[in-house]
Amino acid sequence: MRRSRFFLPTLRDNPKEAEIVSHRLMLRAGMVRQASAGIYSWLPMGFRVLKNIERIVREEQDRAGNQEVLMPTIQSADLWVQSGRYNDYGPEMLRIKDRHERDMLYGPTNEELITDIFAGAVKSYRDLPQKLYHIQWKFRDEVRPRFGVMRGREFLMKDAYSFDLDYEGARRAYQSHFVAYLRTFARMGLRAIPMEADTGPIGGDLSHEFIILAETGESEVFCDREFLDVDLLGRDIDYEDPAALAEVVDYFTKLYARTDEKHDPAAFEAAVPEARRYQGRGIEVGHIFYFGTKYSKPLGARVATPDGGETEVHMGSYGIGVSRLVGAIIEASHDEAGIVWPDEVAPFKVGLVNLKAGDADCDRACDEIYAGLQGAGVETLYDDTPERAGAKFATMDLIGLPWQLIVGPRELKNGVVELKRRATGERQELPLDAALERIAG
Ligand code: P5A
Repeated sequence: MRRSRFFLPTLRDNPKEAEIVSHRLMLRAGMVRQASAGIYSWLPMGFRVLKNIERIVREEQDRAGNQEVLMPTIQSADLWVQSGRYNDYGPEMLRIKDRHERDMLYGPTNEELITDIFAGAVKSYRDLPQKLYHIQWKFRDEVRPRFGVMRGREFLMKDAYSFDLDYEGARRAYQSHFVAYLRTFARMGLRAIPMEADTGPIGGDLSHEFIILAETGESEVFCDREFLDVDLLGRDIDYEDPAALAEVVDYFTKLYARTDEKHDPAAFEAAVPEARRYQGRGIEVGHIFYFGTKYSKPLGARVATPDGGETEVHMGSYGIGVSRLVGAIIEASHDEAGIVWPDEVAPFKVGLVNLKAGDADCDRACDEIYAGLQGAGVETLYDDTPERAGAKFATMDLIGLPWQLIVGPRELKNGVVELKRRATGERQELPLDAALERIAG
């Protein structure tokens, strides 16, 4: 993409309304624009990152054996009346009437709807287990939407739902999600720690939040510092092997990690030596629940059992805050000059900077490099504008692409380009071929 054609409304100054760094940087880097309180439009730069996060989430869901569906954003109130949550959910639920005066709502989550879909289709234990997910916009009329996309009213969530014959099966489903989440967040360059958590309006009796440590986080957390050093599963795992899944989950759940609602100071002191006790704040990027028959009972999700009887299925639900992750990744990865995108989620891999646009030699060289990168499938933002060098460098640092490839008259004369790695600030002059090799490697 040529910068001269790219819709990239950057801001030089910090917007007043933004309280935390990720919100400031997202507005300054032209990623989003507020439509109304807690509701955002995603501009090209932001949308590319959102799509990359969604892709990683989807790949890891598919790898874990979950099947993708797509449920609507607007739901009928009927199922929520049946489950008892229509009243319980309170003012956070956006309630709508259609032209026939029927009660509808903009879904804050999908337990009721998916249970109804399941109940209408599955009648026998032979068709179990099932794990379904979708990636869809949600609406929660939060009292205090803030921090940009981190606590929005409209936000993108990946929500998965599991259906099993009994507790044992449901526990395996829970464990496979636990492991899939470790992998998902590790691929985004994040250290997301699984912590024992409260279940809130979703309900149930087993729950973990996946939390990134950050001063600006809304949750207060307590954990063993061992979490700060261990490998949070950047490796492959066989989802068909329950023992392998259980081993990973056992390891992580033995270490103390709890949010403030579950924190027990005496247990913390007993479990963790003083030097390893960590207390701080964190951002919740995922939340998983086991809630047994809480929804299958009122919504009639029953299956025939092998002994000729009938039983309600055991369920869990598993959420990832896809749009929240865009902000959370920036909170975890930035410096004073701007965003530092981890490679896997970056909106472009390379920023190609033409230091003297309009100069025939520079233009020719840059056009060739740009065509070559595109041909090789390397996503590139080519700054072909006539702006001065200082401003171009500042923008490149602000938008945080992993590599900057800088080409000017002096470099060309010497037969080199300058390559900068955004994360380390390391700069190197080298022949073009060598630079392209480093980028590809
Ligand atoms: C699990 C999936 C649920 O809703 N039902 C379906 C369960 N869980 S949750 O914890 O309430 O939400 C899941 C994740 O969504 C993100 N999230 C938000 N992101 C941005 N703005 C919000 N207002 C918001 N509320 C929740 C969080 O990442 C949360 O972990």
